[in-house]
Amino acid sequence: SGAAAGPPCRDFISITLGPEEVVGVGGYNNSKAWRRRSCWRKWKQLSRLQRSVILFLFAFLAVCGVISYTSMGEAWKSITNKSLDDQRTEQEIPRLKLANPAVLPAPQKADANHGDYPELSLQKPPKLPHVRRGPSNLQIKAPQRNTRLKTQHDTMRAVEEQVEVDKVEKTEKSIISWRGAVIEPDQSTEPPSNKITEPEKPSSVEAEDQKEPVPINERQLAVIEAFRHAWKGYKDFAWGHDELKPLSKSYSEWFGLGLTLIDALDTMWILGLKEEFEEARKWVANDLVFDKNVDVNLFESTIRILGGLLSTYHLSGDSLFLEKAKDIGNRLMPAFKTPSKIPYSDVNIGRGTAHPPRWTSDSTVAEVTSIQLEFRELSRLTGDEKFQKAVDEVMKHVHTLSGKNDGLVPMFINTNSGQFTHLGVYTLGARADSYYEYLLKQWIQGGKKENELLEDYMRAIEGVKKHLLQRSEPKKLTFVGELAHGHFSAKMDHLVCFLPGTLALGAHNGLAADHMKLAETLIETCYQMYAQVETGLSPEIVHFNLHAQKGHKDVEIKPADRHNLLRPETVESLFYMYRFTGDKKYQDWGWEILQNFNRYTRVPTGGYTSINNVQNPSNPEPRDKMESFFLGETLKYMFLLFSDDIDLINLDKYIFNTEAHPLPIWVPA
Ligand code: DMJ
Repeated sequence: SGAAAGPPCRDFISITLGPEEVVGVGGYNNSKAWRRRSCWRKWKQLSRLQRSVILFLFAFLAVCGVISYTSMGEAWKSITNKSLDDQRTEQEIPRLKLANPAVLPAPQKADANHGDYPELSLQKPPKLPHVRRGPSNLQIKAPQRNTRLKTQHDTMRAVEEQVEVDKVEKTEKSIISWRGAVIEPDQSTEPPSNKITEPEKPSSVEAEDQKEPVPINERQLAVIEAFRHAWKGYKDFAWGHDELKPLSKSYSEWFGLGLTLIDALDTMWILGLKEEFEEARKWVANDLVFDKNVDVNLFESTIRILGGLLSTYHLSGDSLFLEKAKDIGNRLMPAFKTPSKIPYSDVNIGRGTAHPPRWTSDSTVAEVTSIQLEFRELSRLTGDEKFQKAVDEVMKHVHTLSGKNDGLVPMFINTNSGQFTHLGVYTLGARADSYYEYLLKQWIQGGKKENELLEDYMRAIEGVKKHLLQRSEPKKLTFVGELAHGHFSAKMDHLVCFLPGTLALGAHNGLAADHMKLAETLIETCYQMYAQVETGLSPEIVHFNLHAQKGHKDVEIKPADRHNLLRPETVESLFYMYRFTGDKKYQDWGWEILQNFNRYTRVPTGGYTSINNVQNPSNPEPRDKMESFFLGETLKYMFLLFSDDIDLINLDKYIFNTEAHPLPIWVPA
């Protein structure tokens, strides 16, 4: 071996490993001293230039070493700080772009509205069981498309497996859920432990997860197409604003909070519109700000915004929506600071002040009694009792009030005295409608334990039967009229058509079987409110004929009432009726209605419009407004009506708020 000859320095390693060097003469220490002397001799033999070059190389390597040590330190710091970073609010969390074009749609160019996205590197898909995505037992699976939607379905399936993405700048990691919601893996979105009522995990969830999803059918595809058309108009002309004005290609503002976008979030989720959902989600993350000096209506913002955010949180598991829900929920609370605790109608969400309408100190009964599902759920999720306390107090108070007529309530309540006002007028239509709906739905939401709610509901339905039901001529349609100071009026708002669905839901939950019979009769009437009209679309209000007259139908329409605002109530009830009976006629009726919406309210350049005259097919007189509930409710209920998948929003696990936003039943059946 080269050991005996005194090896040059560059052979040092081979000499060290040689067996002689380890066990030979002089031992290991002697050999090291010899090598040091030999190297020094060699060094002295080098020219000055050679020595300079070697020294320069050593210096260079030393500098490199220092630099890499510093950057490793930074990386370590960012790892150890990660748990802190995860607690940052959504606005601070860098926005993410999907990185794998084979799995997800190609990244879109960011525009002024939608923000800019850093590049991301694809990570290994995470193992799903380790990812905490909010209340997983409540998240729903995508409806499966048929072959026409295969590409998108494949995309969704792939997304379902999830990809973990890594932001280059801050090395924060996030999960893209199967519907495109961006969720931080370490951030728990589980409700906190001090919940008021702990929702039990639905027993069938595991089995349900393994079930093959039901394919989407042609009628559902038509709904998706309609939604996309409506969304195109909103996106092109009204993005981020409250409502689309499809004819003037502009928008109208009510609260200035992107009402249509928020109302439509869970509809997109349910319809499987991943790209649209993702884009809207970015708007919520980056542009939805509640710290605004603006008056909002407590009821409308609760059912549309708070309800929409809560249901989207449940469906997607994305904590962004819960954060936003908490924000708006807190900002609405000043409404309850009244002498009677009956909330004011309006709140300034920036200033934290509330007030009744300018001309009165009354609130509308339906408004103060149809915000409970949302605030109760907010308490359950946050562990903060104040939301539930405030709305429960309203219900308890209304329960004790006099001025009811066999369970039927007047339309107004005073925020100072807490008493009903304008006594003697009873309707199931505007200003009272959802009071009845929420009695039943709160009872279901809370696990059928709150007896006062059930009592009030049952009594009210008896009141309806006793005072408000009549039959029309010539077809003898059973309808719900109104009572004013003892006088019956054969007037029925389209809004009343929520009632068959609510009655059917009650019967499904074990209430009297005759409620179902009444539901079947009433939904026929609501359908006739469409079928007997020239455009096949219902007016806002109808008057039924109580006496047979030659050449007259059951339904009469006054000039002031012949508009259609794209309202959902009939389609909503058709959905419940189909779910509970399986009778296809309900789907067929809904299909007719969808076609008539397409015929008379669809605007070619995008969007749908309310119309002024349902009696004139040649000129229905477009109103140039698409209400947010068309996307939030009407199209969602259409899609669910045409579905044969009872697990697509299972009615034993979810309860729809009055704006069609599904919230979990706390103790599911
Ligand atoms: C929606 O905002 C809700 O359904 C509310 O309960 C009644 N009005 C509209 C739809 O018609």
